[in-house]
Amino acid sequence: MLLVVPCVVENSRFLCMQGSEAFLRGVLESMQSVYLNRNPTAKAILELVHSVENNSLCYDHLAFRTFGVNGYGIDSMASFFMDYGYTPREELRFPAKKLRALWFSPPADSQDGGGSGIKGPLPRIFISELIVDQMSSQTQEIIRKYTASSGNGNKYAALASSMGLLTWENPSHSEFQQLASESEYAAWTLVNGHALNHVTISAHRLKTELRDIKNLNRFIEESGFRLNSEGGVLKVSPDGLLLQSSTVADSMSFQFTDGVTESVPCSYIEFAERLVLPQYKDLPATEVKEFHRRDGFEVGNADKIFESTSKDQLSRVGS
Ligand code: OOG
Ligand code: NI
Repeated sequence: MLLVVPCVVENSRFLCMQGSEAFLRGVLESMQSVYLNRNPTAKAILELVHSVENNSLCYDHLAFRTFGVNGYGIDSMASFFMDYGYTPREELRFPAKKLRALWFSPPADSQDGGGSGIKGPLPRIFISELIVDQMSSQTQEIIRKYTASSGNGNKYAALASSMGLLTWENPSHSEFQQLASESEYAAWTLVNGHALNHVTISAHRLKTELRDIKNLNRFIEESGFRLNSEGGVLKVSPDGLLLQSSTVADSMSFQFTDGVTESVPCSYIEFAERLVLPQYKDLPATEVKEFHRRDGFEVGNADKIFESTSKDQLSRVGS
């Protein structure tokens, strides 16, 4: 019989990591590698920040999009993370966009990873879904057709994400356009499926002056990258403690089944600075841990971050 041996080795973190955590990290790395291969801007920015920060940065969160219908919603992606120790936290609602989202915190007993990015502390997970029932009947019909055509694909959302595959067949261009005319989120999800939508660099955990998100934003823009300007580049929560910004998504060429090949929005990279909560404001900087800082997400910020894949923002690129 195989026994689960508790971690006893202290100076060799990787060897003492629970098998399940090593697997979780392996899956996240595969998701990231699909993301880096498809999104040259995200890749270049990560390399740039890595080079300035001496190969040490942390991810604040990773994000995914889903279709909230027939078992293809938040749960299809969340079940993997919950099986690997993640805890559901708050729900966020976006009535105008017909979206809802849920975020998950990493297992409390996870290792700090001892490395950078996915090899660092495990990130939060942000998963959203389109409220398909609230779409027009034409749009609903298309989404229901593709999710139904994928068989039991909803059970394999995490697998599909880590392999860079759709669990449904490629749509036609006219179907993509029908969705895009009603919800850019819906059109994005039809062609990107469960692919990682973005990774978010934790600004406050950087070591150089880039830990101030305003400096980070300036550095990114001066390096020639364009930031999502929706509602202003810097998104600030009403309590002033959660500051976020993001790039405009990259595009990839997509082959539609009716012979059309066109470029479609892909993924982007985000930056988040979480300030110390008022009750801990007198802690010396060296003693401040992640749990002393503003946690969670903010509807007002997120609403504008969603626009990082919008036509409006993409068409600004280079202009
Ligand atoms: C998610 C947008 C929201 C955040 O951190 O608030 C978000 C998306 O574009 O799917 O990432
Ligand atoms: Ni985000």
